[in-house]
Amino acid sequence: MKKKLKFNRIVLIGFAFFATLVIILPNRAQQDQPGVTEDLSPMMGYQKEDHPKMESALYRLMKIYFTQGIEEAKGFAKQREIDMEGDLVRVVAEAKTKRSSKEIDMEAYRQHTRRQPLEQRDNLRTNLSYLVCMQIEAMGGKVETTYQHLVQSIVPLYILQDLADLPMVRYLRLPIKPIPLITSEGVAATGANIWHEISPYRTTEVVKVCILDAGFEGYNNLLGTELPSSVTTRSFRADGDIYASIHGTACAEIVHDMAPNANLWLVNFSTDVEHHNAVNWIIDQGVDVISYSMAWFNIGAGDGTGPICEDVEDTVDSGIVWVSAAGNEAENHCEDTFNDTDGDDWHNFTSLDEGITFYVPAYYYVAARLTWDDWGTWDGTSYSGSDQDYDLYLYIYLSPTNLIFVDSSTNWQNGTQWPTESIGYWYANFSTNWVIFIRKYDATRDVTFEVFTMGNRAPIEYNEPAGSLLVPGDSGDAVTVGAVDWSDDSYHTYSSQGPTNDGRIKPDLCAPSGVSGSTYGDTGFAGTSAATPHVAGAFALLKGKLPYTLGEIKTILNERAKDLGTSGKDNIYGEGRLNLSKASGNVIQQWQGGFEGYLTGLTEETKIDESIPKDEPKKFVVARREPVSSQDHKSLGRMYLQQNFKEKALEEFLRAIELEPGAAEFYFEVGKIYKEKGKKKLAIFYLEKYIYLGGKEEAAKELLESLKKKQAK
Ligand SMILES: [Ca+2]
Ligand SMILES: [Ca+2]
Ligand SMILES: [Ca+2]
Ligand SMILES: [Ca+2]
Repeated sequence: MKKKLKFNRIVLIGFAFFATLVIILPNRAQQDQPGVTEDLSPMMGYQKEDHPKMESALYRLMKIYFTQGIEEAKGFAKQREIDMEGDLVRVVAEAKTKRSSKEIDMEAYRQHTRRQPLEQRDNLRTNLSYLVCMQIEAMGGKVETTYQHLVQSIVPLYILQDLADLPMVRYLRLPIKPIPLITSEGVAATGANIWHEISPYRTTEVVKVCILDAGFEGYNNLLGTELPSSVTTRSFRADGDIYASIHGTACAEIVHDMAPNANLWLVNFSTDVEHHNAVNWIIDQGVDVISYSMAWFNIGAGDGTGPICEDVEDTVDSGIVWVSAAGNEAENHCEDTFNDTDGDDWHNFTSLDEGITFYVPAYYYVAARLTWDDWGTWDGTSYSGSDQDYDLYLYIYLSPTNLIFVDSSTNWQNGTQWPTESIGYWYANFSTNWVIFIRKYDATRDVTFEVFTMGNRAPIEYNEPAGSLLVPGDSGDAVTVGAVDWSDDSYHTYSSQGPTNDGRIKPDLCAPSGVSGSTYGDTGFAGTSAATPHVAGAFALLKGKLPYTLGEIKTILNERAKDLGTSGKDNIYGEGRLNLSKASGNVIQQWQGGFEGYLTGLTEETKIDESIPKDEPKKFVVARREPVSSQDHKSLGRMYLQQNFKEKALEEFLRAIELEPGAAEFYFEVGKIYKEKGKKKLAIFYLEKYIYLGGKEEAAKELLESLKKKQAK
């Protein structure tokens, strides 16, 4: 009874001060710089009353409902962006996944499923979600969607406790939601415009790009202008709303700018369970590339494991390229090893300071997430979980000695739960400083923890940009993208940095951000959200133009990236800024001119279509990649040069383009075949673009310039 009173008092005090602050805070907060010496008192003998199998925010919602009624509960839910529909709340029940036959039989009996077909009983052995679904429906809830052991449903608040108590429920939580990474000039900056002028290599097979996102508001008004004339859409949201957000529309616009011939698939979701189902569906559609400008907190160990990274792995295993935003969290991230120098269970950042302070302007979201290195083993479906119990506290900061409690996240970690704490979004209509504290509740070791914040518009106190990647940017299977400014390649200081928590370099590439488009207008579409579809679009563009696999195109993009920062691949820029033309960012040579020659040294691979009518000019792409015999180059070069230059110049040119093994790449766009002579085809080649010569561009360019001059004389 005593515990209950204490809980209520904390909440009420928090609300009372909150209401008052609306009036008094606005000017004063900006005068105060964030404090450096916040120090909380020890909470002696504090016992958490939350349910070990229920996320603490959900537990609090339930408590408010029972003590203050449904309207108060709805107010609490709104302030924390907890999904409620009428009097029902959206939750995810995680079913237990492994049980003995005896337990299953008992459970089945208890649930009156003895008469169910044998297959369903078998199903229970590996997955109890079926039983969880039955229970939820029986208790008055409604199941929305399931995935493996996860059951997403909307339920009355009064069944939460009973639901969490069910033996086949491992954990009851709120749905986990991703964040859209918002914070186009980008096309020219990457050199993609050059490729737009080249005829497609694939004339029958169209490249498919899926934008997997929060929503596509207004997409229908852009069809045929900023988007292709038709697109495929599919919503995995419980309410089926494809429009839910404009974020995905802006991403789709960039993909279309980069790869105008690609087919677009617009797919949206809002929760982790819906995400899993969306990904499975996308895999079945046989798309080539996924553009993913979304990211998640607190859903994996940051080492490439976890449910969302598993989705990425499944996707990539089926031959799809997954291009993922790194995140915009470099200034909102702190990482430290727990260290309590004054022995009061609150982490000390310094001997005098226990709080991370950050300033948030009025009307911005405020959120704090905590996770630590105790996820246990990932078995492909779930983590074994944590027995190191740490908690997260959020206060409003008035002065170092005047802190107002706002909320805490006090999930249990006593063996199987995830090592995560989350304090949801707050809408504050005043500007103020906020401060976060980390408490060791019940733990046997000092963990290494990470804190992420939302709402701050400047780096938080104790900011650590390194390791600020979000999930699934840590996936070894994802092509992870950071953001640079489209105009000058300068680093956007918000762009999340590697390494991953297992020490791998990330991101993989960086790409332009801050571009304008019809969706976000001239104010610009910033963030790794904008950078990501440039890379996804680049994959689609090259896939359409070249006879290469997506894996080979990945190599090309890595090789061509413009190295920035420290030499070589690094944790800020990855391999460098997306660059479709080589090194200089320009076509090394553009000229036009006819030449004549036999089709020697060309193979099937060149895909010259001989069925084209003689009098109808048609362009082709001849693309080669190692191994390429120098004979191919010589024959092409000779054909051109015999027509235009003297023999000596030819020799000089051939020497210059003699390519080293492993470095050969050679693109021509050529004209039509115009007549046959004996068994050989005599052709006119109309050379337009000469893009990449395997590291010999400068030499070749100089030579061609000098040859042209000689020619002119
Ligand atoms: Ca501080
Ligand atoms: Ca302390
Ligand atoms: Ca905890
Ligand atoms: Ca570099």
